Amino acid sequence: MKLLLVSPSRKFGKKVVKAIKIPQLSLHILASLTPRDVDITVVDEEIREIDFSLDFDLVGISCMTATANRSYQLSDMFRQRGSRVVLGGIHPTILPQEAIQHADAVVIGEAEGCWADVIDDFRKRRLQKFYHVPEPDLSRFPFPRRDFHIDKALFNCVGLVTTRGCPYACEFCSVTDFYGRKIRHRSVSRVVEDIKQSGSKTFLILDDNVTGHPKYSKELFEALIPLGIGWVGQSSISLAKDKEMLKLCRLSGCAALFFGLESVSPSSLVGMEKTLKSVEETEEAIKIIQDNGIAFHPSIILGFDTDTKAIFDDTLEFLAKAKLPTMALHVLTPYPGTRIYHRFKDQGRIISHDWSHYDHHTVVFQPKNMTPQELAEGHHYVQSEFCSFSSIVRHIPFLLRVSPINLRRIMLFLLLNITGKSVAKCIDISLDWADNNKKWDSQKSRPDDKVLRGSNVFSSDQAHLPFQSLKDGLPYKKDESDLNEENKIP
Ligand code: B12
Ligand code: SF4
Repeated sequence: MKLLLVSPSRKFGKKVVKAIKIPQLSLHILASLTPRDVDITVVDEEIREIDFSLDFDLVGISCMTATANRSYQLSDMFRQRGSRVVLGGIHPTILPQEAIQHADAVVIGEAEGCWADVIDDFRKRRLQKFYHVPEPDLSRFPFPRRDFHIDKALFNCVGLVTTRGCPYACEFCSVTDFYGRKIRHRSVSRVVEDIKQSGSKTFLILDDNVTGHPKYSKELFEALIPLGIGWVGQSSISLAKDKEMLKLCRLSGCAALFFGLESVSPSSLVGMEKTLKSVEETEEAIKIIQDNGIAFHPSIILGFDTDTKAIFDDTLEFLAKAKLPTMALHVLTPYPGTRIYHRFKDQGRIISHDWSHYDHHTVVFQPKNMTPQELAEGHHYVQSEFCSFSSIVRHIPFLLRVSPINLRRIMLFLLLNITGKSVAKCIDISLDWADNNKKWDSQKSRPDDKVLRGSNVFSSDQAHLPFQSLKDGLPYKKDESDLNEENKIP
């Protein structure tokens, strides 16, 4: 049996220069859950093209909203060629009825609990339409297979997961609905073993909040110290309040952390489930984290309902005052399944349902206090100002504040600032397509609307996922009696 696992490219057809290559962990997890007698090919389209001269029996595609169009295009192509296609990832999880129109099966949620069943059912010619095992126990599964060839880049980094789930439920984020509110973790000894087996010394910890469960995080960091690795990850800014955690975090090899600051506007912060509510508190926390040798990489979102056009200069001013040498800037994106998506939809404020525009850099909604065009221009202005040549020079002393200074840190600084320049070039300030969008807006009822509406998608208990109604209100459990004629492969 020949299996192809693909992560489609967002910018298919355009050449993407990759200075940092991080293999898609989801594909390597799928490979590890696949029986060893299956012939597996793994392709990350951002790095390498798919070889269409090869035939595959089964194709698994990992899909997020921004890659949904390309994922569906690939699915349709492979199905026409006679392969069976399984779609998985965050987008098919939130919109399974849309995804199934292009696939033979959709895996809802995490692959760990059901991928072996998918393969087995495929082999027995009884593939089902939907598979879903909610919140699988992470300790039961093999280590990801990281033995697939990855092209060399300036930085090669290995993805690692230690926990899943997030206790917050920010209005714009899909993570809590996808992974649940409860933080589930892998045992520290399994994580250590996974690191050792990977053979790598540089890691990207993919958890949404690597310091979210203090007892576990401290235990983990202590266990990482003797391994002598370097890593970057994401954390909540409340880390600044825990001196012991800060110290262990640095000693464990943490070079930089990505923090979802979201906004520098005090009124926007008040509406979020964040621990620090004032700009002053945030500035103080940044200083503490940097003084402890951890580079602070903030993620900022523009376009909240509380934002006026003043937010653009306010953001630049904040970044300068907080002495931050790098940043990640996004426009607010109402991803399907999030509370903000439903609110904007109810208010008639979504201006595009073309998923390829859902990339954090294209304005797909009507902002409250400005036009979509003004938001796009403001986003472009902040991004290009921050990464202008003179700003990069101004950022150098900010970089030097965080010790130790080494070549890797300097290279990463240059890279983030220089790629920031190309991000600015990609920002679509014309919004031409918005006028062209009638075909999407005219589709009043979308395949998953009924499912999403009928569910308790935002409750905090286990039944938080939007697709419960697929199986009479119960999560899917594999059962022979589920197999009806419709679900069998002819
Ligand atoms: C790390 C990360 C990145 C890294 C990716 C590095 C890498 N190469 O791995 C970087 C920084 C490059 C990145 C970029 C982007 N990201 Co990102 N990213 C994440 C993050 C934090 C973790 C993803 C991850 O690898 N998790 C670990 C793996 C194992 O989990 P997983 O991918 O979900 O896979 C599991 C299941 O989904 C399922 N599954 C996945 N694929 C498949 C396929 C099949 C066939 C099956 C059966 C199952 C299955 O099984 C897997 C194992 O359980 C998530 C947040 C999150 N917690 O998910 C956001 C997230 C996925 N990213 C998001 C976005 C928007 C983006 C960007 C578009 C942002 C931008 N403008 O640059 C780009 C798109 C990149 C692209 N490929 O096109 C959004 C997606 C929202 C949505 N609805 O699509 C998320 C959810 C963040 C958020 N808060 O909204 N991202
Ligand atoms: S934005 Fe971060 S803190 Fe908020 S729900 Fe998403 S993962 Fe959790």
